[in-house]
Formats: sequence, structure tokens, C-alpha cells
Amino acid sequence: MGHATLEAWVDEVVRLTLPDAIEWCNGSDEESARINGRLVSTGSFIPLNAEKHPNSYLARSGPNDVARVEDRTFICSRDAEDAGPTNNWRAPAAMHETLRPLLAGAMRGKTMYVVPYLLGPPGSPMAKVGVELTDSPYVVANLRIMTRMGEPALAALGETGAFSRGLHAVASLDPQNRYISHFPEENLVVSVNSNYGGNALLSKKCFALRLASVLARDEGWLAEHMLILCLTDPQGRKTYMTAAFPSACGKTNLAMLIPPPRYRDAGWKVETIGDDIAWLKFGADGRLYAVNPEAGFFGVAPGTSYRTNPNAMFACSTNSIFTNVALRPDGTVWWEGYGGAPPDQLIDWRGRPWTPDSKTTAAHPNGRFTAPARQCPCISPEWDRPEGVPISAMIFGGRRASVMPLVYQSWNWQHGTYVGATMTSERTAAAAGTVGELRRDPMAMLPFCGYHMADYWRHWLEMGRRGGDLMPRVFHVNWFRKDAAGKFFWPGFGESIRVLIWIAERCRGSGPAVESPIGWIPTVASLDAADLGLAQAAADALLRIDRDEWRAEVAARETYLKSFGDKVPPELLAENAALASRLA
Ligand code: GTP
Ligand code: SPV
Ligand code: MN
Repeated sequence: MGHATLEAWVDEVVRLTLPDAIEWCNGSDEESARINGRLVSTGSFIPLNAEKHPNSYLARSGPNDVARVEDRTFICSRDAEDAGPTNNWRAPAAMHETLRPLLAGAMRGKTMYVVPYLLGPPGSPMAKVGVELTDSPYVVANLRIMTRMGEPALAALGETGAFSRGLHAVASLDPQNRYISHFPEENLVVSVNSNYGGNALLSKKCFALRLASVLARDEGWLAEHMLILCLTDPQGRKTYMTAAFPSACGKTNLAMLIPPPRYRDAGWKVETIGDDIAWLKFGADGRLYAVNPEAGFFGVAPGTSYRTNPNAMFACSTNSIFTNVALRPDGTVWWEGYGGAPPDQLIDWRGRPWTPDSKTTAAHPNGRFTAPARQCPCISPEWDRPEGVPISAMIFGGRRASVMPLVYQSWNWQHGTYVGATMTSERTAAAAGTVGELRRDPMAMLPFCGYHMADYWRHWLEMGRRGGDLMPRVFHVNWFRKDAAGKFFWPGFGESIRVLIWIAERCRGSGPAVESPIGWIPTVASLDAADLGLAQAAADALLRIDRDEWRAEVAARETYLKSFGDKVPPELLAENAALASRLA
């Protein structure tokens, strides 16, 4: 028996987009082989070296279709006020009118795939079903890695189950007519004219964050742009943490951290539960539990190496897709920061010959790997636990060359909400825009919050009132502070274990800290960084709170918060005023 609502929607989309064929996906190996074969035969997939990268492929996107496009992303709520000042808004009826001619006949000559997928562990009370209709076999191949696609979704859906709808048409890839449009009241996303990442894999940012954040507001939970990790100490005690960093600011890397030998030998361990998105809900014991809605990683390739993140390198060594990276003559991949000297000869991400003398990068800075989470050597055995894992710490962070210390702890949930709401980070290549430009990115959710940002802050505060003292402790980190020569003070990657250990100790109520105007900070000694070879001045600078810089920061935050008008929660203005007086 079928699902009448789903079938009716499929019929409606078929009548509009006029595909030549329809394929219902079940996620089987046989189906995957067939779709990958089709991608190879059309040249969309280049099979990689069968020994070094079994069942793996390289894909190249359109050169003007390489990242999320925030200016082409729309929240089409009935009321403009619900989208808020940080989102582009269009009236739902007007957007449907705009989309109709772009979709009409858009799938002519193509196959439309019906892709049911489950977000969250099977059997989890938090799991949700989505269905994406797409004419892109590349999207299907990616969704098969990124989600629990096919059977697990159909089982959860039954004949009457609810699902979120995503309609995706590649169309002509015309950037002027590119629309990533969300209709929260219809539980619907429509994406046309892009075939890249978060614009086209509608399970990811479109459903698991933008639509889900609206569901979370209405149902009393949180949908966040956060990694989830487990830190195990030498006594075997586990501390579960989430961290929200903006795109390309280190979530995947922190989630897969390998402690340096001294810590590993002592018994410290980090395991990954998720690297990009967390759904958090109160458990029966009143604590906040997190699940990873995804089943794969869509990770930034450049900078990923056997030195910086071996776990990611192993995860994407087989059954993976690489998009917009460089190809070596032997059918393996390469990117800037891969490690070692650049090869003499490459084919760059656009398919052109490349040599170390070339003026352009070999890989696109937002080139990515799509890899199954279960292949990650450090994946937690609890990563698909239906009930999720209880979170003790939530960490915010961004790229800040100055001002922000390595780490500090907020006083409480309300102050932590303020710390998240006032986050600022340098822009990266993950979205179209000027790389390096400083911008506010509250909770790393600026591009992903599906409703009014100030209402979202209210929802955070409301969650805190419900959770009371059982809420996670909230921290802020910055791996990207620079010295006068522009070099990072902090070695980052595995060495950041020291910061996680301090955080875990603080969650247990121990761990030395000094009170600063902005929150508790560790002492240099408690970071156990003597072996890092940091000069004392650098070590001090990592934790320095410069009052003049901070006074300017607080003034800028006041302007920012007040730009949300009446809607800004008074608690956040009060926190800013309190910080101002502590700095005075
Ligand atoms: P999205 O998938 O876009 O949401 O990004 P992400 O937050 O998972 O970022 P990711 O971990 O992929 O890191 C992005 C870039 O930052 C990569 O080039 C990393 O090598 C670099 N990076 C990550 N952690 C560190 C760190 O501790 N120090 C430094 N200097 N660079 C880092
Ligand atoms: C991000 O940009 O935060 C990503 C990649 O994780 S994308 O799926 O394109 O959103
Ligand atoms: Mn992301």
C-alpha cells in the first residue's frame, strides 16, 4: 500500500515538471550502483582509483554554483515579521508564482527521483521523515550517504505518516533565477537552479535547520548548527558536548579530534556523534539530549589532511563523493592543505590542467567530501542511539583574529544565550560573499534560522527556564586569534583537547578559573600548555581580555541587539548592560 498524500504530491509535481520517468528510491546497493553508473556514463562522476578509493567518485559543479547563496535563500512565511530582519522574505503566493514558470517542464527529458529519507536514528522519538523530489542523480547519490535514505524512511512513514517536502530542479543553473525557498507553514522547500551542497541536498540546511528550527520553536526543542562529541577521561567518565561554529570554522575537525600522544596514553578519548547539525530535546530526566539527524559528513576538503584530521581522511577513503577538488593522474584526489608538496600535474576543480605555477587554487576553497559517518574511525558507538546523548556543555565559537580569548565560560544559561546571540565571525568560502569580512552570526545560525532571530533568542531563554539548573553549561572558544604577524597563536586541532578538558572539569564543578568581566577564564597553568612551546607572551595573549577592545565590542553589540527593535528579549540587553558595567 502506498502513502496517498505522498502519491498525490508526486503526481502534482510530475504534472508541473514533466519528467520522462519517475524512480522511487529504496536506498539499496543495487540502486546505488545503477545511479552511480548513470552519473559515470554522462561524465558527471569520474570514478576514482579503485584500489585507493573504492566505490568513490569526483564531481565538478558549475563554476558559478560552488557554495550556499544566502542572497538567493528565502523564508516565505505568510507574515514578513515571522522571517525577521536577518532573512530574505517573499510572500508565499508571490514566490510560488515566481517558481511556477521555472519549474514548468524543468524535468523534461530527465528522470525524477522520489527520495524518502529519515533524519535521526531509526526508532528515535526525535526522528523525522523528509521526501526530496529531484532531477539530480548527484543529489540522490549524496543523500544516500548523508541520510538514512529509502527503506528506513518508508518504514517510519507508513501509509499516513507526516513528512517534510523538498522539491529540487537543476533547471539551467541560472544564478539570476536561483531560488532556495522555504515555506515553513507548508513544511516545504523548493530549490531551483543550483546543484550544490546546502542549496540542493534539501535534507541538510533547508530541512534539518531552517524548517526544523520552526518545528522546534513550536514543539519545544532546538535544531542547531552544532557538532556533537563525547570526551572520555582516564577514569572512563564521559562528557557530551555540542559546539556551534559558523560554516568552515572547525566543527568537523573538533568533532574528530585526536588527542596528542601524551593525552591519548593517559586515557583521554574523543568520539564523534555528529559534525554539523544537532537536534536537542529534553529527556524524561529533565536533561537536554542531542541526536545527529544526519548519517554522513559533507566536509570541507581544503585543510583536511592525515596530519590535521586523519579520522576524516579515513572516513572519506571509500564509498565517498568528492566535489570540486583536484584530480591526480593516478585517479586520487588532492587539495590545498592535503599535506606534502603539491603534485607536478593535476586537473583542477574546473577540469583544467594545473601545475604548482598556476595562479589559481587546484581545489575550490569550498570543495567538499561526502562520506558515510559509520566509516569514521572515531564514530561513537552511541552515535545512533535513539534517545540521543545527554549534553553537559554547549560551546560557541568563531573566527576572530582579535578580541576573543581562547576560551571562557558564561555565568549561566541566560548569559550563555547572550554570548551565543552576540557571536561574530570572519566569513568563509562556505557561502558566496567576501571571505574574511567580520559579521554577526548568532549561534552560527544566521543563515539557517527559519524564523525571526529575536524570537529564536526568546525560544532559547524559554528552554532555559524549562531546563533550569539541568541545562548545559555554556562556553565560548576562539582557535583563530592572531599575533601581530598574522600567525595563529593557538595550534588548534588535536591540541584543543586542553580546552575540552577544562570545559569538562568546569561541568563537573571543578577546574581552576578566574573571574573576568566577560566570564570565567582558565589560568594559563590550568591549560597544561607548557609543552606547546608557546612563548609566555603568546600564552598570556591567548587569554587576554583587553578592556578597550571589549568596550568597543559592547557598544557595537548594543547597536546590534537594538536593531531588532521591540522583539529583542530584555534579558539580552540587560546582559549587555551588565557586561558594560563590569568593564567600566
Ligand atoms: P561546515 O561544514 O561548513 O559547517 O564547516 P565546519 O565548521 O565543520 O568546518 P571544518 O571543521 O571543516 O573546518 C574548516 C576549515 O577550518 C578547514 O580548512 C580546517 O582545516 C580549518 N580548521 C579547523 N579547525 C582548526 C583549528 O583548530 N585551527 C586552525 N587554524 N584551523 C582549523
Ligand atoms: C555549511 O555551509 O555550513 C555546510 C555546507 O555545512 S552546506 O551543506 O553547503 O550548507
Ligand atoms: Mn555547516
